[in-house]
Amino acid sequence: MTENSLFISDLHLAPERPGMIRLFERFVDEVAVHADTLYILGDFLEYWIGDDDKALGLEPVFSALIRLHQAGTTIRFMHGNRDFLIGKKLARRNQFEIINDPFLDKLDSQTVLLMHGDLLCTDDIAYQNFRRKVRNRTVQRIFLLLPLFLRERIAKSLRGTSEKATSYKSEAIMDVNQQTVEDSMRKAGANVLIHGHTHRPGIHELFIDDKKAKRIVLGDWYQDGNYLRINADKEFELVKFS
Ligand SMILES: [Mn+2]
Repeated sequence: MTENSLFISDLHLAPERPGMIRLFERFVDEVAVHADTLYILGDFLEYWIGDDDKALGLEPVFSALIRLHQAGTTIRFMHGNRDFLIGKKLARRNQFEIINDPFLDKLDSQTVLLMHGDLLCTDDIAYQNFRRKVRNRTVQRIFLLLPLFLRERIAKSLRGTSEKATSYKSEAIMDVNQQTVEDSMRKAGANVLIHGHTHRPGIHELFIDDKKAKRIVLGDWYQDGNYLRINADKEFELVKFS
């Protein structure tokens, strides 16, 4: 990756929140067009039930991606826990690449690990079990064979269940597990970790085997927009966009 990269996640774009869709369009046209690469680290969309969905109301989002690609910015998208069914067809149609979670890249002398972040929340055992099931290829293939109205209904009920569950889970359970963070970074040989998912933006210093490291958490797009950039001093910087 180059220093002219931008990182966003957790936009949770949905037709029900047209203001945020407009904000994303402005972000693309005013900010992202000047970047070499835009990394979208998951939960870009509030939900996705298959590339054959017409996704009425999301047209401006997809045209913005095509516009961005045509302007010369590479778009790399990682699945989140809401939009993990985004497939190759949608990516091809809208000119973005799908990258794996975790994704490892170099930035000069730094080794940067990109994740959505849900894999780091290992204290939430119920969620990790659920994740294993819905990320199973066979389960997904069967789900995608169902008619759209049925997929819509299942997705809606799963979102309801998840909202109920998160309302009684403690704050700590829904944050990352520090040991998992360190293990993941050590295994990847990374000194920078960038992730979203927890909606707790911040830059945290830590030590991996006595070496200084950084964990950078991207913010969500509920009140405002925000993104991560590398500034003129070559420092990672979280920036608000409204
Ligand atoms: Mn998430």
